[in-house]
Amino acid sequence: MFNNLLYERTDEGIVTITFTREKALNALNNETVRELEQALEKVKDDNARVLVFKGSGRAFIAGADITEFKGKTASEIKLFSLVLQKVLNEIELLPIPTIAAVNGFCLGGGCELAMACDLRIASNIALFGQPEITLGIIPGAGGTQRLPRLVGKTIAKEMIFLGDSIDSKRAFKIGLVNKVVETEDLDSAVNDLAKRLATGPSFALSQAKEAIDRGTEMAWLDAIQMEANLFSLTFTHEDMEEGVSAFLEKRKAQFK
Ligand code: CO8
Repeated sequence: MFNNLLYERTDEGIVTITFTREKALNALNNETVRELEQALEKVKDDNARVLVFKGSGRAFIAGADITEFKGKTASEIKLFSLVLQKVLNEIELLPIPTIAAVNGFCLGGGCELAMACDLRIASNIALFGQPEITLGIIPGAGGTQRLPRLVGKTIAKEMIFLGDSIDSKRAFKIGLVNKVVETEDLDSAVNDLAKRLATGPSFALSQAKEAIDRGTEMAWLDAIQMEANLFSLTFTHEDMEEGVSAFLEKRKAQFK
């Protein structure tokens, strides 16, 4: 169905999108970005409960495809930047948990895509970075905004100004990834996490995601008011009935 992506869905509603352009370390060319847009539409239609991104071969994604940069005018490249930003915003706005399973190079636009996910699990050999400065450019798919929000301005400026990659150990230390596992354990670690989220209370998860993502961009009193609104909405959902009943009946909750 896609040339550069593999789209898979399990019965539990876990959708995995694997970048398969191995010969270019899964660099995001125009075609891949278009396919990603289509795949995200499918995720919405497919009743997915969790979305996982993976890269095949040696990389998660080694950035935007540099071979498509030469000869582009500023307005053409701005359009590409806006398209990629829109796609990453769509990932961030999905009302389901998203996980980046980072197996290798996670650079430039690849790091930007991983940062648009809710959670990041890295293999011990993964490398993260925003190397754009070494090309004489800056990150253009949200990196200058998401990186400082995730790791703080000090580290973000160091990474973006120097363009050096960091290993997964440092990525964990600065809060860029949630967990680091041995390469051979990456699939099972991601699968365990995805399964746990897929069997969780999907409405409460979506409200928690919205409260965190929207709230951290709002003024405090507005944010805390929004939290109260979303908190009260969870009381209108059957998952709350089940979760609270299960606690009182001393059994494990079975969310639908
Ligand atoms: N674009 C195109 N091709 C790539 C890319 C890339 N980003 N990364 C790797 N490749 C290709 C290589 O050219 C090579 O192809 P070939 O075999 O035909 O020569 C193949 O993948 C394998 O790569 P290497 O031989 O270089 O493998 P190494 O193990 O020696 O090195 C590296 C791996 C360190 C990852 C190296 O390939 C590298 O530095 N790649 C570029 C990383 C980079 O600079 N990424 C940032 C790109 S800019 C960006 O992402 C901006 C995002 C915002 C965009 C918004 C719209 C414009």
